[in-house]
Amino acid sequence: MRLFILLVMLAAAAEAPTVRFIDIAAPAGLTVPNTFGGKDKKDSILESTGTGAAIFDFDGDGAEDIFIGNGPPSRSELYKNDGTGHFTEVGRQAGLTRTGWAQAACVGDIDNDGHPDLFVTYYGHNSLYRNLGNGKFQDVTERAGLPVTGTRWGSGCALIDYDRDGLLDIFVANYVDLDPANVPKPGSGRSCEWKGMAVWCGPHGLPAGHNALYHNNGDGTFTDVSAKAGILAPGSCYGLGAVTADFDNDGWPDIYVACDQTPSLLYRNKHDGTFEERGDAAGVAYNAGLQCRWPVAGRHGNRGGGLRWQRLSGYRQDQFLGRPAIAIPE
Ligand SMILES: [Ca+2]
Ligand SMILES: [Ca+2]
Ligand SMILES: [Ca+2]
Ligand SMILES: [Ca+2]
Repeated sequence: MRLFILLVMLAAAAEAPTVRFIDIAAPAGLTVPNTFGGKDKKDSILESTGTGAAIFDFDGDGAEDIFIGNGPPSRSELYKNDGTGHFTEVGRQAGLTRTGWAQAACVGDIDNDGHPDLFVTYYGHNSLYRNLGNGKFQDVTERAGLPVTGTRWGSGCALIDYDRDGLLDIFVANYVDLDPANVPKPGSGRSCEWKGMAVWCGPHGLPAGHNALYHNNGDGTFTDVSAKAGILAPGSCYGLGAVTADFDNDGWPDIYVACDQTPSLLYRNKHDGTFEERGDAAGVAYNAGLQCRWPVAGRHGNRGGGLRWQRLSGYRQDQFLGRPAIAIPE
């Protein structure tokens, strides 16, 4: 019997797919180091998130390009693909010159002109870049009526036509309502220690953020409909990743927000411009241990016609720094 089991195991191992990935970032030209706070240690929770990336063909030449967010003092990077898999950093020439705590990056054609536009969340205020179609972007954040004053911690984002009027709207997950003048020091409180070590504080002990939804008015401007659409109804949360899909197959896009330490949220689209939060009822608010912790991102895959939930958990601090990595099957 043991021999039979061993033979079955060996046969299974022999049939297992053997896909290996190798890091080709440097030979492909992705050589600018990612920066996001301290390299050897993190003194603030602000240094613990980011940096988002987006792969899209910004110049319409048929080759996918890569945007990668960065923290200060670096600006974010835009790598142009020459069509052979080699990239050149063109962020400055393309008009992406802002420095700051860039977090998530979302791509969509917000004005339906055929050129994909770029939305980047930041600690501070988010940025909306209109693709001019000539290889350059224009920061239209203020002109679009999006907030440019005050301090919010935009973490995740999603472009979604929630009211199906043919215009992409903007959803933003906000993390901690962090006052830059009062960031507690490592080891300065109960939420600033881990297994006896002094670590950056939070998110427990810090005020949580509120998610936001901006309706596309079709004239280049957006209106904050967070309250009217029910986005604020669940209250504050430590929002991180956001993803949209029609999770209940009713033809209307819904929103899922993976939260850190607070229950994750599933905003179900009610077809009338409003949402109801159904995370707990749908079984996607907590992990298997009924805990709400460390969900870094939410994503979905299509398996057999239905949507499958997948949440990524458990990151290490050393995953936040280093040069960008891109891998292909060997
Ligand atoms: Ca391209
Ligand atoms: Ca556009
Ligand atoms: Ca819309
Ligand atoms: Ca739906």
